[in-house]
Amino acid sequence: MRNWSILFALAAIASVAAFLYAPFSADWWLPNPPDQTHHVISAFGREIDNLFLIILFITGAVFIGTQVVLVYSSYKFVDEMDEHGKPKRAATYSHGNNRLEVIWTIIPGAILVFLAVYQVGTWASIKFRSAAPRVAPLAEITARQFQWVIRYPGPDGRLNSPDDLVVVNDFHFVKNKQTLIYLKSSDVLHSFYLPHLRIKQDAVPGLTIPVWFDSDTAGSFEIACAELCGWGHYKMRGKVTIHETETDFQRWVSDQLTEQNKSQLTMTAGAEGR
Ligand SMILES: [Cu+2]
Repeated sequence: MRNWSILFALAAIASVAAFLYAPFSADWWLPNPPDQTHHVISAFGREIDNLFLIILFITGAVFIGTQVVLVYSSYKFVDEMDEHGKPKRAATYSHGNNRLEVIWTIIPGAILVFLAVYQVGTWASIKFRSAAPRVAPLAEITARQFQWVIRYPGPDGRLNSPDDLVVVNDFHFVKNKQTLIYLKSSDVLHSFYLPHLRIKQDAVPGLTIPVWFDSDTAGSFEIACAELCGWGHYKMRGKVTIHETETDFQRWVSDQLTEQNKSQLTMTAGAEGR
């Protein structure tokens, strides 16, 4: 059946067309700010995207090569019968080819070693604790089923003191400023994912993990949980707001604090009234 080779060819062409088209469409490519398809908003993000592109080029080239061989072979070596219903060609048996095996083991091995070495600098600057910026943590983010509890220091500037501001699924930080947070989990594994900043870090019960990043763009983006953490996993969608200036951010904090203290007072007053 020669038609199989056509089917394989169509599937391969559709896949290649998809990854050639993707960079030109905001909805198909990596998440970026609206109308800025190729603008990654964090410094790490640019390095991550370059690594992604290199891997896409390598896997894309190998994919095209193997698909060409597959389609050619299934077209050329199709089983054909003569007019007596006998196969035109006798099958041949092979016990493999050691040289080929060695070649196609060494090449992928070498590519993997290259990638492992090539990415190590990026990995170190994003994940090694020695690379963490020497700044006070902006917030402590605790993942739980199914929300992000975000705690900012209150007027005393210290985390985990009674005047803290606590908000849910609403993370704010300031543009062009190295930002450090402490990530925790109070139940299961979650993964703190800021797709527009290309930041992803597991939240592990029992550990406090520092995470740092920056952004050159003010605006409103998304937090997602990237670890299937239970039935309500989808609910762990939060909002990141990047403020233009420190003053804007401080204004937001003090507004939220006023709101938080007001609702606590109302609750107390309500209880006394009974
Ligand atoms: Cu989760």
